[in-house]
Amino acid sequence: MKNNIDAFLDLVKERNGHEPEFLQAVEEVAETVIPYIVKHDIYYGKNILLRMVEPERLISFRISWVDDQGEIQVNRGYRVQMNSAIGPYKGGLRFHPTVNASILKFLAFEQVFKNSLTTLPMGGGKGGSDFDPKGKSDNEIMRFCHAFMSELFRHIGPNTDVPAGDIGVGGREIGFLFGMYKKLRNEFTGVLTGKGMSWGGSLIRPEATGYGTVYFAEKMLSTKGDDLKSKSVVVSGSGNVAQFAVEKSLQLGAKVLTMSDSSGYIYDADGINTEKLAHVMELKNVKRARIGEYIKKYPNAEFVKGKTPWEVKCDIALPCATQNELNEGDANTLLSNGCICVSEGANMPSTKDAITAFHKAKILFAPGKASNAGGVATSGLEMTQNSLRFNWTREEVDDKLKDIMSNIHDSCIEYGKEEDGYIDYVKGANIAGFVKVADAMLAQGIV
Ligand code: NDP
Ligand code: 2IT
Repeated sequence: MKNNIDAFLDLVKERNGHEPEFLQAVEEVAETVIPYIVKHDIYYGKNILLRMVEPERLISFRISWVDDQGEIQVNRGYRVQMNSAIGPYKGGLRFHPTVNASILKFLAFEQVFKNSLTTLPMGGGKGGSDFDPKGKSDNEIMRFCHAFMSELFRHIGPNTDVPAGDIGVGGREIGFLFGMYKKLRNEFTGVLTGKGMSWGGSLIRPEATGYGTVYFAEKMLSTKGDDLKSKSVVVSGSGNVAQFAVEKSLQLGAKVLTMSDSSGYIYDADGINTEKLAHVMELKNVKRARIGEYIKKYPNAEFVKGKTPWEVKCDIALPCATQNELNEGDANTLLSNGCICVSEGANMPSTKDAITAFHKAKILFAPGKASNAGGVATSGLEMTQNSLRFNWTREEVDDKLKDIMSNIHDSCIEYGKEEDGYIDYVKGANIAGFVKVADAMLAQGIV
């Protein structure tokens, strides 16, 4: 078995040697999926995984725009169209200075499995730019988004590729992107998700990733006869996913101790309650300020500069910021502090060694492609509502989201339950996600 996995990874490394994040994501999938392929004749010997690691299309383009000082700026834009076997490419856009082909290929690859797990008909894609939104005016953001869409529009469409938000791309950016797409195509379609409520958006889409991450944690805890009530929760990030992970944790009776951004974390021993969360939302979404500002209003809390929150003792950890933000040392600290459950809101926030440590300790651990799938699932529900030209109520969408998260949990158990009863959610998510896409690829032949 090891030979099969090594031979496959050597080939992928040869072709993608300078893409560490992409290789990390592929390795995690290969280690769990190749043993499954070897045991199942219908998949064996057909190079399916080799086909899946090669993007169907990778588009890279120049974005020129003019800043408020009248200077011409140049950024690089991308769209990775990874796999369309089960539906149009679907996945977010990330605007962050670290964006490159490796990051977007890892995200697009993960997205293929995640979207498959949702049970909705969505292929996988991801895109974005190395543009840094920090410190930019609203007008600069608008000009950049318009310039970005003036190229991207020719590659996407409601039946081809449907982008959404990710780091640095929220409701404001989706609005500007949608406006330019509509102008260029002269069509009002559901080409993007995460739209505003008055122009085709879905209720619960802003909340969905964070809520879904907590619903998944709740499902994992229920396998132990446990729940979130009175549990202490440590959250990283303070953006879209983190904010609604905190909101849902509070609704389910947990005590939330931390939030963070790239400058450090705030630790509030009294708990971040609903009122304090509203203040974080105002700071991050309206004032676009740093998380450290929190202690100005709540001086009992402390701001720990330049660090991640994993050193804070907790029952449950929800990493909701970015990839590789939780390493082996952090995992060991969480474990020695008694952490029993980790549900990833971000994409690939735990390093490979951190996941190994969680698995060795046999705690509840959910990989992002399962636990954060509520965001894209609700994007799928937004697409359905757009096609129907109809809007479901908050309760209707939230019930569907809960059902989807519960189904994903069931799929993880189906493919990930070990002989001793331990649920390997990584293995479960990878194999369940793989099977549906692989079956579709086989049915469609070698294309
Ligand atoms: P936002 O841009 O709203 O927030 C990102 C948060 O993460 C900010 O607090 C940001 O801090 C922090 N962050 C970003 N990069 C780093 C870094 N290098 N080091 C430390 N902190 C960092 O993005 P989202 O909340 O939408 O996304 C968060 C994660 O969730 C990402 O991994 C994304 O891929 C994933 N995700 C998002 C979904 C969605 O629907 N939005 C769906 C599924 C997954 P700062 O402001 O300082 O940069
Ligand atoms: O990583 C993700 O799943 C997202 N950023 C959401 C993608 C989407 O199409 O809603």
